[in-house]
Amino acid sequence: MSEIADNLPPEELAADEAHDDRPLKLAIVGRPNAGKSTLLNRLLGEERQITGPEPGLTRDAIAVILTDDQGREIEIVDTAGLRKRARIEAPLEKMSVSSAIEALKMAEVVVLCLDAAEGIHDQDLQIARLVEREGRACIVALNKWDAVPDRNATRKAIMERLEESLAQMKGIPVVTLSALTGAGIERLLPAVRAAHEVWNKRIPTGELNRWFEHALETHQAPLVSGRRLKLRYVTQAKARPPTFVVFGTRAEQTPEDYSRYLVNSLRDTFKLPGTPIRLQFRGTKNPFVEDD
Ligand SMILES: Nc1nc2c(ncn2[C@@H]2O[C@H](COP(=O)(O)OP(=O)(O)OP(=O)(O)O)[C@@H](O)[C@H]2O)c(=O)[nH]1
Ligand SMILES: [Mg+2]
Repeated sequence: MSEIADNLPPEELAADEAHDDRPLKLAIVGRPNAGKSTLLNRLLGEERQITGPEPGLTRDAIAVILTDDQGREIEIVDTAGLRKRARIEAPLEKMSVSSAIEALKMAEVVVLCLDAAEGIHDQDLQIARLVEREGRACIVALNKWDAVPDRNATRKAIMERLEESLAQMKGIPVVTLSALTGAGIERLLPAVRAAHEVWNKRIPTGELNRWFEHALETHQAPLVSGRRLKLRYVTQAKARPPTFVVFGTRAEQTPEDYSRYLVNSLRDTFKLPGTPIRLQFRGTKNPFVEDD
């Protein structure tokens, strides 16, 4: 807590502390039939939701509260399976899909539930990108692990696909489990809590700027229109998700690839896997300082 106390104005500190007593908000999303409702039932230890082999069983996003083994409350929303928009015709399913997306937007952490026996589909990646766009922390649950014949090959193929397709969410935590048998399920909530912590992380300004100096030395800021950008310092504007602002002369002209380099370096240095990171650039216009 002291790290937070050092870096936050009082009103934000109060908000962050108050947040600690509220249930962590978790949504389980994924394609139809991935095993989302079975997963919720397994976490609760009771048959709360109807499950079955027909896709499209869950229609409404239902929230339930669970108290984990650390006495912490987690509000979990089981959602309707998300399928390609083109295939959605019935008005009822349209409503189900929008309630699933609404649940995703309201969540702090999203568990993307995949049927590992089927491998990863474009639709899964699209959902992950939506999670990124909405700024939520993400965990991948590779469900139906009991039904996967070659586990090593499957894990490798899925991890590679995630890494190459989700550059914005590097290091996304992956938990293999079976909602049906319960195998591996005990690793899910600890991973959710860890993702939530990363998503809430505050980095002290001093540490941040030591990193920044080093990052600028390693790869100097690029030339834009023949003049080198002068990036001067960085602060963390907020958490949930971690959001940083870089200030400097013409900083707003920083090219995309340099921004990506900084984000990746931030992620590695401060251990921020699987969370969206926002990096903004603000130009400082000071008429009394020579723009060199
Ligand atoms: N082998 C195996 N089957 C599973 C597992 N988890 C779920 N299933 C089966 O997969 C089918 C779909 O499960 P559901 O939990 O209803 O899936 P869902 O994602 O909630 O589906 P929708 O609500 O339709 O989107 C059911 O027949 C489950 O018994 C698992 O870990 N292993
Ligand atoms: Mg369901």
